[in-house]
Amino acid sequence: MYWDKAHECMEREQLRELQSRRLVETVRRVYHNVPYYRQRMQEMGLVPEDINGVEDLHKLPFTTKQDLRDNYPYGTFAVPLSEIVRIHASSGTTGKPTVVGYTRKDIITWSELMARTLVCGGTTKDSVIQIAYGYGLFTGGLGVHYGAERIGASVIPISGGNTKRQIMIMKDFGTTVLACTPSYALHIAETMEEMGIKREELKLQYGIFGAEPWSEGMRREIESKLQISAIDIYGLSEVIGPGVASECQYKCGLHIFEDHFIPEIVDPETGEVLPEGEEGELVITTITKEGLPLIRYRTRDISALNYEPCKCGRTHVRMKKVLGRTDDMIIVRGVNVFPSQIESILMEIGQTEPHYLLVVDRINNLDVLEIWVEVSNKLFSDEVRKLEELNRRITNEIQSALGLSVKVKLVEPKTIERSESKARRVIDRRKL
Ligand code: DLL
Repeated sequence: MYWDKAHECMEREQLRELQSRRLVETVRRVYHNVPYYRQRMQEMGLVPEDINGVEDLHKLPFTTKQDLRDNYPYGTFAVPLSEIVRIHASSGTTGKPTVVGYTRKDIITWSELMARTLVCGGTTKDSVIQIAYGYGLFTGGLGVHYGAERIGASVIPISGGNTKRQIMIMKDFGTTVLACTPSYALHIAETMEEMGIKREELKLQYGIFGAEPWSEGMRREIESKLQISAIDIYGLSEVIGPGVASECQYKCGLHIFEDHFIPEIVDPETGEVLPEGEEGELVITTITKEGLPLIRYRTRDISALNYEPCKCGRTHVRMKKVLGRTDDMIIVRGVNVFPSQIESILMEIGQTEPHYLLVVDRINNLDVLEIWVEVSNKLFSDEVRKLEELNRRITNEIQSALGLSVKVKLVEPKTIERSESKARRVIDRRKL
């Protein structure tokens, strides 16, 4: 049930002491080894001695993705390149990627954290785990891979794509754990249906899903289609990759591995630290990383923190399932819209397929939001009246939730492009 009980269930007081010690050490290291941080601290009149524990965290400067880009590729590394044994990168939607580097010890830390994550989700030494996250510069494939090997599970490093082959292998090799993005898991389920493969022909038990936002409705859909327990795992390349936080079997928030990361929630506009339970932007400070330690990294992910004890016995804080990013949010005629809001409404109505796309355009200076939603073949070939009724219902519910008029377009199955990695939910055609 636990991978590292001593750390996962540590008394909170002891945990805070450990965090403080590690934070002080990290700050000293970045001050002396990373010119970028030294300069930032000097500008703020700070010296490492000003930071004596977690209570001083708020004094430190934030780090943003832009700061990493400005120091592209290796400018924020805290060790010489000769100490770096692995490089990953996150593909930015614009411009250059963000480059991240790991020392030998970082790889061990990461493997440990991924072992924790996988055990949280039900993986054991006896599991056969099919890793359908992409291998390469993306951290998903290799991150999960090292954790699974550390546990001693049997690893199938298949990477993403070639869905029919994935399914054949899942069946023939007796896969018990599937690791991939939730949208890809759904695509696999859909392809299985088309191939006429029955669930009973598989040994699948667990799904380790993350790397993109997914709603509770989508979880239910995956769990019922694949008849597995699906857990949510969270992470980002800059911080380490997957292995930052994971749900336990109770699925009531993701435990952030606090002996390695200190989380805060801040107001995305003002940067002010928000009290426990309030929603805002997740900010993470790494306290054990050597290659690329990060101070108060702005993740742009929206969540909230809950310090109440969890039934699983782990003492680490739980973050609320991430339902959007500050930069995923589209502003349509002044109204903030997150794709996840639409997803939740569609799942609640339940008569459509879990594939949707938000298309925003500007026509005659007015923003227009069109929502494409797939419906089943059966429904599509039904009477027009039924389709119209459904369209009206979806339109009404979305409009009343958002307070914004929208146009809903019900489309045939497979109209919306499927993704083998992260799903694309928004097309913004406005030239802003
Ligand atoms: O997506 C790392 C990862 C790989 C996590 C495999 C989980 C599983 P990046 O490509 O750098 O790293 O993207 C990080 O993806 O800031 C979130 O916006 C989003 N994200 C990651 N996990 C979740 C999740 C990997 N469970 C960005 N729920 C993050 C919602 C997630 N969003």
